[in-house]
Amino acid sequence: MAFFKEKWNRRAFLKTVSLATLALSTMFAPRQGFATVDFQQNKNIPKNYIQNRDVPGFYIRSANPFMGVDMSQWGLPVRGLVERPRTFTYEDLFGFPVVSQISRLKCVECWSAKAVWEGFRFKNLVDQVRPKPSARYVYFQSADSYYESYSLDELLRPRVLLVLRMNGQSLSRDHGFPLRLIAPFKYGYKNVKYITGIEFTDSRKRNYWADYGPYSVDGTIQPGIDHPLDFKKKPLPINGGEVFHFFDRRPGAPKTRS
Ligand SMILES: Nc1nc2c(c(=O)[nH]1)N[C@H]1C(S)=C(S)[C@@H](COP(=O)(O)O)O[C@H]1N2
Ligand SMILES: [Mo]
Repeated sequence: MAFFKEKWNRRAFLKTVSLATLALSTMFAPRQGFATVDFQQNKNIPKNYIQNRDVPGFYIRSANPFMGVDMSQWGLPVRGLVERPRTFTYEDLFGFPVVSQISRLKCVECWSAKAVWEGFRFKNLVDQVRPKPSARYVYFQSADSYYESYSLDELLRPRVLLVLRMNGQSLSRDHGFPLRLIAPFKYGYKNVKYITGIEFTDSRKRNYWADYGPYSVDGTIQPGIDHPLDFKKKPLPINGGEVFHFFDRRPGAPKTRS
């Protein structure tokens, strides 16, 4: 995207997209969504929409203006290349065995944060809908016009969780209510929030931040690499964690204490 060639600033970009989205939503009639309601089409979106915010202990990242999921409209259709397509209610999801884990969400913007996540394994859904042999990929649709894609194998790995609760409480509006994905080995952007539909496919679909930014569809965390927003477009090798890197040794900089 030309915009990124000029000046690589994801936050400014996010703002631009948000404003453009607001403008566009007043010009076009609602698109028929894959699932329930698409809040991007809300013309009179109030000021308290979910937006990027750094709050003590965690961070909120939301690419599009969005008021949160209206539960009177919500259901979870799981479809595509499956033997038994089905729409789950919110209550259905609490029928699966509950798993709790502490894991860290790592964003490409150089922050990370941990939480206690509670939910169920993707295998539980798989057992219900029975993917056909040709179903090798899974596409997630969100209520805020965000989308993600994974291989089915990745979703069956240990510690991938479909999350209903965070830190002992129901998932908040900001953090992805009613349902989000946590995949600790993927960058934050792969951890899709406000899920409204799941589709099994035979080819890999793209994802939001590969389409609108310079990020990969795969999004696997690369050990020893960070993505500082103030370091042009380049991923930066870091020397064993985030404590030390060669910036600390620039000429004239005070020596690090030993
Ligand atoms: N639906 C949806 N999911 C999303 C996003 C988004 O904008 N919309 N942002 C992603 C990004 S970039 C990050 S870093 C994490 C942030 O999760 P948090 O807001 O709970 O901290 O959510 C990811 N999932
Ligand atoms: Mo992110």
